[in-house]
Amino acid sequence: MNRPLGVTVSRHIIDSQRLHPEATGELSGLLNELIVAAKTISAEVNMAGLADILGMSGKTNIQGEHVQKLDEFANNTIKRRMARCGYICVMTSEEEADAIPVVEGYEGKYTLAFDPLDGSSNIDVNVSIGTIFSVHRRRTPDDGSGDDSDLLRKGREQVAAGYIIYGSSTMLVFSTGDGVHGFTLDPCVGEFFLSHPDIRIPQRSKYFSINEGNYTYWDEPVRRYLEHLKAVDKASGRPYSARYIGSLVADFHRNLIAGGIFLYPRDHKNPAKPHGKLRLLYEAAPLAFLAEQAGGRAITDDGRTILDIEPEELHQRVPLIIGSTHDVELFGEFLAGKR
Ligand code: P6P
Repeated sequence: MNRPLGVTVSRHIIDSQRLHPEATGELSGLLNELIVAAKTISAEVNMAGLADILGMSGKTNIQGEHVQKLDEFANNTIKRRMARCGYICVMTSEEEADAIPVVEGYEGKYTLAFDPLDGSSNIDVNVSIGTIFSVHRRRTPDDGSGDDSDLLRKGREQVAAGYIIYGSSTMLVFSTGDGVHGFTLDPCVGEFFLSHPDIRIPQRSKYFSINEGNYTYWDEPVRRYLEHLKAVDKASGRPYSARYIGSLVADFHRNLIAGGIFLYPRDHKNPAKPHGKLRLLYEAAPLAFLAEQAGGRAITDDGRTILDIEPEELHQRVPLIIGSTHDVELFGEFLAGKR
């Protein structure tokens, strides 16, 4: 489909819907509601430094209103808007232990998993942060509220996934299964405009993203893979360069556009987190969906494909190795002891 630059995201969604005659418009409606929430969060994130709400909670602003921390604000913004959008039957958020019901009478056929503001620890130092979302069809009958079983779906069954990155500009990057497309917010107009049609992740890269402070705690294959990337061998484009922001959406976005491999393997630093730090439902799976739609790969550090993992609990953690196909597959060779 011809995707002219500058088309609005709403127009893009309608054009994409036309590719699917069976579409009812409900997914389009869901995405448009999420986009309104994203614009609201973007405005607040961009004002944070001025409105003195950086990392604070329980304070009151000049109007005497209770001021929420940005991640609370982002969570409430998405939760309240989506609870009565009429397109979903249940939600789960990184900020809430239990599944979130929708308003009675507003149940729909989809589910939503989201990380409202990932990387929020970076807010106070003005590093890019992001919202990540994942949409599935419900599993239970098409009426009444959904439950955990509707949310615990393989990543490969996602009908849509994406993120909003609040950085030097605010961008929305998402896929509904027809490739990955990026939209940049014009805050003066309040519209997202198509700026990055049909994003393809470079098949191999020269960047790796990992927190090397955990080196001592990694398994042997991870250490050997990193040593390989840092060895000097001009013929194979090594050494790679290190790029690590410590904000998943920012690290992923850079790798999606410029190529790269991001690794958050399991480590032995924190016995309470034996499966790594990142969450499956609303971090690894949506980003893996985008990575594969853009021609990349996403696996765990024991070689499983992220999108084929059957979730067992809402906030399940998984190790994540994601990015350019050549680099991820090379990691797999180290994992298999072939290197
Ligand atoms: P570390 C941010 O807190 C986050 O959840 C992700 O956005 C980021 O990729 C990761 O943690 C960074 O973790 O242990 O390197 O600080």
